[in-house]
Amino acid sequence: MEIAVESGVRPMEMGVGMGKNQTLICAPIMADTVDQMVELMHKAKFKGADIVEVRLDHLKSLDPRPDIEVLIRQCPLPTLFTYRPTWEGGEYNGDEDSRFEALQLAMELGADHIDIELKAAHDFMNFTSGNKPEKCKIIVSSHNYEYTPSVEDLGNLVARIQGAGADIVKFATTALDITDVARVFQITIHSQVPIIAMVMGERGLMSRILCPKFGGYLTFGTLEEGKVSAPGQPTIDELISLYNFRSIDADTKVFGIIGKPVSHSKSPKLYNRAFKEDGVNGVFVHLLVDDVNKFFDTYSSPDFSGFSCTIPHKEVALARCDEVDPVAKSIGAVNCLIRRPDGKLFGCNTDYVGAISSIEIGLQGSQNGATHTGSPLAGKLFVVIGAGGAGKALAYGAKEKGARVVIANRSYDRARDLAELVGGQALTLAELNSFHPETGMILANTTSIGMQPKIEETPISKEALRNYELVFDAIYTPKITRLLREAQEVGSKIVTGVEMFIGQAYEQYERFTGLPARKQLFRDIMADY
Ligand code: NAP
Ligand code: DHK
Repeated sequence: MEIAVESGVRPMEMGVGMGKNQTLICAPIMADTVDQMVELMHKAKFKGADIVEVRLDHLKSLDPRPDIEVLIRQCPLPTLFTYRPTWEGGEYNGDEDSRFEALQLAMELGADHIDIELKAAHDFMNFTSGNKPEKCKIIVSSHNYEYTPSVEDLGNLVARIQGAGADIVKFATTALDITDVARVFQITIHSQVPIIAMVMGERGLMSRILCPKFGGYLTFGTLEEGKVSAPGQPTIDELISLYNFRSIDADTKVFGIIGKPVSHSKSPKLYNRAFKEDGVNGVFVHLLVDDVNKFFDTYSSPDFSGFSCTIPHKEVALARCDEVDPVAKSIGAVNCLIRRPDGKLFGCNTDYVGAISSIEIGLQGSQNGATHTGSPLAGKLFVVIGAGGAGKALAYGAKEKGARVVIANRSYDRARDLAELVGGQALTLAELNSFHPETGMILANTTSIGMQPKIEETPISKEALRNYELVFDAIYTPKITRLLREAQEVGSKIVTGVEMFIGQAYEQYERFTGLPARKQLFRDIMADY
């Protein structure tokens, strides 16, 4: 089923105002001792969390009354108490009555919320005879660590949770594909009661960031990278500082970088900061996409407004576009897609401008790049390693500037095809090290060889680099790759992938927002990188 996820009017929820982002950031508190938990609670408040989830099941020992009294009395934030059993992904493997007793005590001692699993809710309500302080909200939760059910099954799950006496509905599923998140958005936006709905795993990240747009009651943000209570949780810092979480509301337009892998991308850092500076109501997220067509078929709403595209989707993404910029068509790859108000997809390629202009500037040693006498690339022998999206962009751009182009690639057939397209020569990667028909050549690496985490790899020997006047690497994680380091060591000029990244982002930002890209701002944002 294709789901066009529409942001719509959301029901009033426990004071959550229509169109206002009052989705809470909840910090999971997990520690061995009560004292350590109290310390983490203060850290959570300092980092900007709105509420803490006290995971009693992580304590090495628990004396319920004194310990819960301390935890509630010393907590600087509203509390949610959870005592998760092992059969639902937690650490508690004791008897249920003791678990229920501790949760009931937490309610009596002043907890603002408690979480009880749907499977135990009936027994818990019987145990407490349905009694609870008015202040305390009962979250009834269900966790699926295997997959994300259909919209119909999720709807039935929500109904069962409501029927179990929940004040707040909570479910967490697992994303096998990023399109699973659309079904959870669908349920969230139409929920008539307060709801917490997450999709676990990297492919579910969007659910944790965009929940204010669709009416979620809270999202989880960790105190430190990786210190998660469920797969895929971002940190509080990432939510607030990287994704501008507090500014996300029902009208926020969604942008993102599609790729696989994609977590390394600095595009969210760049565009979200620029959105904030320019007052643009947009958010740019990491989108781990397996199937480009399935992704665009599912997120077909104009609310999903614009996308950058990276490995390995640039060529497939071009084929998915309803309209393609002629240059991108010549290159055969797009790295920028815009969803038009009529729902059609427009694709273009900003890689080649970003890279070629950076290389011209690197050759000229000034911010002018091409001069009145034309490009410094004219007549140069320009060797491109790679024949993918970036490789095609560089080859096309170099040819346009009058360079003689050589393509070296792992798959020789792709090298040959691209070389024919630009009237150049094709090499195998193995031939690269012995290819030095002249000095003063330009080298551009557009493979992922040397990209994190394999930073000790390089596509060409250090000795062979002596024949190159300038070496460019499209990779920008790390900024200085082994290739660039060794090029510098043999005396070549170098241009980093960060320069290309900034250059290719200007046009994308203008297409995303209709605003001119403030180039110095972009450089400032990336300066600390
Ligand atoms: P792509 O379309 O998937 O192309 C990848 C290229 O790398 C192909 O030529 C592929 O060769 C080659 N390759 C991949 N793994 C290899 C290996 N282990 N050994 C030898 N060759 C290998 O990706 P892309 O979009 O062009 O991006 C390529 C790189 O450029 C990525 O690191 C990306 O991050 C970077 N990039 C950076 C920017 C920027 O703004 N700085 C912009 C664009 C791209 P085959 O043809 O044999 O598969
Ligand atoms: C990298 C590329 O390949 C560019 O073409 C995209 C993306 C940006 C990134 O965010 O890493 O436009």
